Amino acid sequence: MTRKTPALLLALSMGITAPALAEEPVTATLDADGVQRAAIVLDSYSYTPGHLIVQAGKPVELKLTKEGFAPHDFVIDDAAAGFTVKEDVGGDGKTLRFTPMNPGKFAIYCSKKAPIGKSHREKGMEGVLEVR
Ligand SMILES: [Cu+2]
Repeated sequence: MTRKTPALLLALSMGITAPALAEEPVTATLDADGVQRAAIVLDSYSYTPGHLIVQAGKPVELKLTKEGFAPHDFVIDDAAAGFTVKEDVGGDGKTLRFTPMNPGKFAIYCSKKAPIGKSHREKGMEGVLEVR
C-alpha cells in the first residue's frame, strides 16, 4: 500500500503545475528551411502550450500528439484567419502544415463531445494561435 504514495503525490503535483504551464505563450521555432515548427500536446481537456505564437507569411508545421484515451481534434475555423483546420488527432499523432497570412489571435479548440455532458471546448479545451 505504501508504495503507491509517491505515484499519487507525483500525480497531484503534476495536476497542479500543468494548467500554469499551459498558459505560457510559446513561439514556434523558425528553422533554417524557413518553416516554423512547434509541438502541441492534446490532453483531457487542454492544449499544451495553450498559446502559440507564429509569424505571418511563413509556413507552420505543428506536431500534434495526444495523451489519454479520449478522442480529440484540433480546430481553427475563424474566418479572419484566412484558413481553416479540422483534424482528428489519434494515438499516433498528426503533423499539420499551414501558412497563416493574416495577423490576429485565433481560437484553437476541440470539437469533440460525449453524447451526454459538455463539449470538450466547454470543459476548457481551447487555445490561441497568435499570428504576428
Ligand atoms: Cu477533445
